[in-house]
Amino acid sequence: VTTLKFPADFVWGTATASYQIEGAWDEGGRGLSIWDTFSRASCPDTGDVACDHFHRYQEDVKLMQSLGLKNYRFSISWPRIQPTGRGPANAEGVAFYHALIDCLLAHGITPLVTLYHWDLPQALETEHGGWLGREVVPAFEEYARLCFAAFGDRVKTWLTFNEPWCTCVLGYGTGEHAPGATSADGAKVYLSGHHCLLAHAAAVDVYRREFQPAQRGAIGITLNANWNEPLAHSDVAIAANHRDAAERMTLWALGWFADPIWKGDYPEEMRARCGPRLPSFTEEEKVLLKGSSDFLGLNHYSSDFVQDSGDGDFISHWGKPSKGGYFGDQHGTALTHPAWARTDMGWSVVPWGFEKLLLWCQRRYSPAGGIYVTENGCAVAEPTKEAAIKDDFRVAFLNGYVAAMHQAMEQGADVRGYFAWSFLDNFEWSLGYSKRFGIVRVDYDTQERTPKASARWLSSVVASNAVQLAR
Ligand code: GCO
Repeated sequence: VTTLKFPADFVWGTATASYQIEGAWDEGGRGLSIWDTFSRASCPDTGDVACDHFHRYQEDVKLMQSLGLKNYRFSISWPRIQPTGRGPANAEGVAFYHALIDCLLAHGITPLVTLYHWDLPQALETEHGGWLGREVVPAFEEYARLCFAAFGDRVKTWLTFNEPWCTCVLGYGTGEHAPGATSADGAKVYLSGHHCLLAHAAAVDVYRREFQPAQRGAIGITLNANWNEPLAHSDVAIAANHRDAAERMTLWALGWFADPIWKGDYPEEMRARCGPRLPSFTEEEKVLLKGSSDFLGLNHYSSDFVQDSGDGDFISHWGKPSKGGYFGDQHGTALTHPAWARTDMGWSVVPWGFEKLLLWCQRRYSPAGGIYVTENGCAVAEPTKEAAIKDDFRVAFLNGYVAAMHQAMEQGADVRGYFAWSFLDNFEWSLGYSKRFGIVRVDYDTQERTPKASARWLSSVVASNAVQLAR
């Protein structure tokens, strides 16, 4: 067994999101979000009650403290702050987050705040078509300004968007997420992504000009990506095709958002393959975007092998292919190795993919403020409390991924923090409460919280600032 030590100032924590845990959907002057509407119409469950965190935040913060956790990433519900997405702040909504932030600080826990984790005010969807409407860009800027003004004296790390890939692909392409829009040719996907990027840049500009000089915090974005491993082939030309396809898959996941932010424009490969469906930035917008993230927030869950879609005859070796990218633009097919362990989401467990992805991010972007892993974790089938508290699968998963992250750091990846998804079992979007990601068990009948073995694992990692790796 080898002990892998982390740098002294490494940031450990857990993450959650407003709609997934808060509940209290009609309290405190909160407006409706697109997830209230969508979950009622199209999901097995809603977030009406969720973990009832709105009423139980003090208990939850105490539990975090008792586990020795020192950092907590949560998101602000936009419709609690602006019930219709525009206009002055709703005092009750602001008061809730004041109380939560103060409670965290009083318990020695540093807050990291996401502004947008998918709960868009319904009024912005109804009036402007959500992220398809350019009007949502100034609305987000206004909302961000209210948050910086209210909370920026105590919040020193901001994330504008969580996983805009999901907002755009699942929300405006496949229709699996709110608002449930679809787009056969992907035009809506790229348009909504464009607006997310412009909204991100506008919010960062406001922070840097109006708040950062006095508040001295950092601001960035959180993106999600699987690692895409090219399928090997003895024919050099086919192997090269697979390599290019795997690279395209990563560009369509990460480069789509990270290239404009670190390089000033979309990847050339996207421009070439998407044509006019991918909107263009003005010179002024490029300037605003380039450098608009002090660090890279990365959410990572799984890996796939990828083959060039043209070489279809290899698929049979690998079982059922998962979705071949979206809208064919990537011309790559993601494949799952039959020998890989799978989580309760069906996602493959591949720690070495995490190591490769971190090094890819470091090579392509070298973010000045480093990389923060803002989510990593797994769903485990835990039908009973007894099963839940012995979550050895999750302990092994987290330990393996954290060890892989350490290997990436040894090879030069500038990783500064790691947040386990999630602190609590919670509302897993279109899958409702059926998927459990928490290191703390939630009994949805009684709202009882029970730390799992993985919570004790994280406690000991935080306390020792190290993980053990069996070599
Ligand atoms: C995400 C998410 C979480 C999910 C998690 C598991 O950003 O995708 O932040 O909300 O619950 O990823 O699917």
